[in-house]
Amino acid sequence: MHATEFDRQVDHLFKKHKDLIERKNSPVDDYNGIFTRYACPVLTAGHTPVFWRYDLDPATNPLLIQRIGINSVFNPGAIELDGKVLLVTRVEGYDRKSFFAVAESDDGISGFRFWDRPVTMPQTSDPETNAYDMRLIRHEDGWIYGLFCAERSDPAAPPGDTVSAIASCGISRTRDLRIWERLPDLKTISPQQRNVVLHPEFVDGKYGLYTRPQDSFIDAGSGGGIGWALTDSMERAEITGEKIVDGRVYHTIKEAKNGQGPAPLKTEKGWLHLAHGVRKCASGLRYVLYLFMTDLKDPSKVIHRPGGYFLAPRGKERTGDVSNVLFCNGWVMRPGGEVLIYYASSDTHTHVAVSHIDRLVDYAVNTPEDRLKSCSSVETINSLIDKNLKFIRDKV
Ligand code: M1P
Repeated sequence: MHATEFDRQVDHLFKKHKDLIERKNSPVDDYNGIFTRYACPVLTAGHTPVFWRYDLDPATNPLLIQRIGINSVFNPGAIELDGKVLLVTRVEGYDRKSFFAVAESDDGISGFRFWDRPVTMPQTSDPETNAYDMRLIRHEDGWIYGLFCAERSDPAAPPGDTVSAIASCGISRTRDLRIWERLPDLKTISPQQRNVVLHPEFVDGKYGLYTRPQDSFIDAGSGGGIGWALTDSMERAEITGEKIVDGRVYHTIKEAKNGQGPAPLKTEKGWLHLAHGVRKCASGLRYVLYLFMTDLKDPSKVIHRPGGYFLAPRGKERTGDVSNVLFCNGWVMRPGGEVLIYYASSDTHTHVAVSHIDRLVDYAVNTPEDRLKSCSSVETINSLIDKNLKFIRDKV
């Protein structure tokens, strides 16, 4: 490639990247009173810096070929730090390895920009093959914890099985998202764990963990849903049993499996939780997001269970590397009560939906529960219709 053509193409790459990062996001006009989606994904593979992907030296890359491919940016943990919204994203390369990278924005809706380097996560004595889906928790002990899935091949897999894997909970902590301390993985009697989340406050002087026990890598099996357990320490985190807080239920949005999303938000009426529920269908698995609330004193006791999904894939969100999936492991409550919900579509892009804590609590407290039968759903709708028709009649 001629030197001027090389420089022109480099300029073009940087300009396209700048335009993408500086693109203003706008709310989608689709009122439901609960949340507002935003039109553009906040992070995509294209948001990763050009200098992560290209060797910019014409001497070593005279044809200006992309050397490292980034496939997707999704499932971020989220936190507000020093007035900025920071996402610790799952970045997946063309080589299928996921790693963590921090992106920051002033308003949490537009202008997300990656820090210059991905996170260098220290390893335990048994390094994982893949690391993903970090939950960021600002704990009352003063640390910011990053809990994530650490995946390794299954040592018990029969010869020739190059697919079976073991998921466990990796644990790290930091003060600034720049320097990370790695702690030993969670010790648990369940064969596998994914979607493990730390409760932000001590409970009975211990650390509380939401878990998701599972028998195999994909299927929850006898692992009944979102679990709860206490551990004395995060430096040697160990649980010897789990209580199921929110189980799987036949013919619901969480019939196949479910998992805690980010750490719950504390409200006057209880802890507000966001989770994902998975059901089986002809096209595979469908992942949607739902809310529930637990008791302030006992975060393992569900007190409100709004029926159905809160957010489900739609339009372009429906397609991607793993289609028909919404997943969320990060949200931020800003001063004033605005809640920024970071969700990923189909294991490919990262989006934001904006709400307010009062709206989310109202939704959680007042949405009718799933009464588990078609005839009950009709009764629930009819009681709203009766109330509304009376209200309309009384008004005239
Ligand atoms: O592909 C959908 C999701 O599948 C897994 O979630 P879960 O353990 O609940 O099934 C995770 O691999 C997650 O990252 C992924 O988005």
